[in-house]
Amino acid sequence: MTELVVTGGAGFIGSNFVRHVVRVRPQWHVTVLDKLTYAGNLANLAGLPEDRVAFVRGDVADADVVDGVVGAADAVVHFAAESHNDNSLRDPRPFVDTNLVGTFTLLEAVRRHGVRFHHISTDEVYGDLALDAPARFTEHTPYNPSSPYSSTKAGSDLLVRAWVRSFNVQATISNCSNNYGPYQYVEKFIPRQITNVLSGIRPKLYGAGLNVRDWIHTEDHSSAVVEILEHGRIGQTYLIGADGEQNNLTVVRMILELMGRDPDDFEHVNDRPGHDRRYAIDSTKLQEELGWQPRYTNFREGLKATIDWYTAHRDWWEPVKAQVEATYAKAGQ
Ligand code: NAD
Ligand code: TDX
Repeated sequence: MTELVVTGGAGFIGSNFVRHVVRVRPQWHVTVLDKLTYAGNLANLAGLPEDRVAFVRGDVADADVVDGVVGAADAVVHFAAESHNDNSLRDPRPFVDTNLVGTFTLLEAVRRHGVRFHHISTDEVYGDLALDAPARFTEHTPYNPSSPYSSTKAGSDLLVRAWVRSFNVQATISNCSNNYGPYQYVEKFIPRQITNVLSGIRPKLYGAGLNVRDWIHTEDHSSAVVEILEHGRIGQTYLIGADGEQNNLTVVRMILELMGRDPDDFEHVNDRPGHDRRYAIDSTKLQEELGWQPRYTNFREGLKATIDWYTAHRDWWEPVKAQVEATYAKAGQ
């Protein structure tokens, strides 16, 4: 039996990862450590077998709680973070506390207890690419983050690298592109637009909508993380992506069309300050070294399934929708 701690396991990607692990690794037991911020929701873990998944409510920056949970683990996968760029522009403080101090606190605990650590990060640490250049991010791209969110994620990656080099912590890092799928909080681009349409609100596109994101289904992110946890080389960074580049305008139009609406029935709103233009991942290392392949590569089909999920789970998102929209409205978004 492997005892796996998943921080942030009540959030979007973390909860999908816990469901994935319960399905594909029957011999593993998972303990979720999550603070249940606005983005964490125990409903995301509903229905999972009680003998396979335990829950501890706590802050990853709280050394006492972290020490107890990590001390009983064989491995930690660290998803917990403040994750939304727009929030980081309004109030950066929680991003420093959770993404930097929280990661530091976990690193000290895995160092003390000799526990394997996998750090979940983002392609945003590399900054952005020009819209018209063929370049993609690789593991050798220099760090150049733009927002308070991405700079705190970049800082957390560097902490992990230093703890590997200086203290021989047994850690790996992955930097993944934009995820989509079920259980994504409605502040994010794709669920915001789907739930806007379901609520009779027009989708909102920042600026001209030409910014490009490299979409990956959250299931493919999960399978890559299991692969790295089991077979990744200690101290290495792996980029995770599934060749899913789309500009935001195309995605909004596809959502409207799949939902039976006029594809032009959206509105342009204020752009995000410092808005990154394009992200694109080259995942050759992960594919060649560990043999990982994405399985959910038809974006249109994945988007349709995601629309169906939000349509069937109104009770999950409706209680928070008005508040999320009120916050955006204050910024003219
Ligand atoms: P999310 O905001 O949906 O979930 C974050 C979870 O972390 C929530 O359950 C929240 O309660 C918990 N949390 C926040 N602060 C905490 C703290 N101090 N202590 C304990 N728990 C805390 O985020 P997400 O989109 O699922 O992202 C998960 C991870 O994946 C993050 O590290 C993020 O940087 C990374 N990532 C996200 C994407 C994406 O497209 N969403 C892409 C690449 C990487
Ligand atoms: O209403 C919107 N309209 C819009 O045009 C929103 C919410 C977003 N956008 C644009 C901004 C981005 O170009 O859509 C794109 C995606 O926006 P987000 O969902 O906020 O994601 P992004 O900023 O790209 O960051 C995401 O991917 C990398 C996650 O939130 C991060 O946690 C992850 O690290």
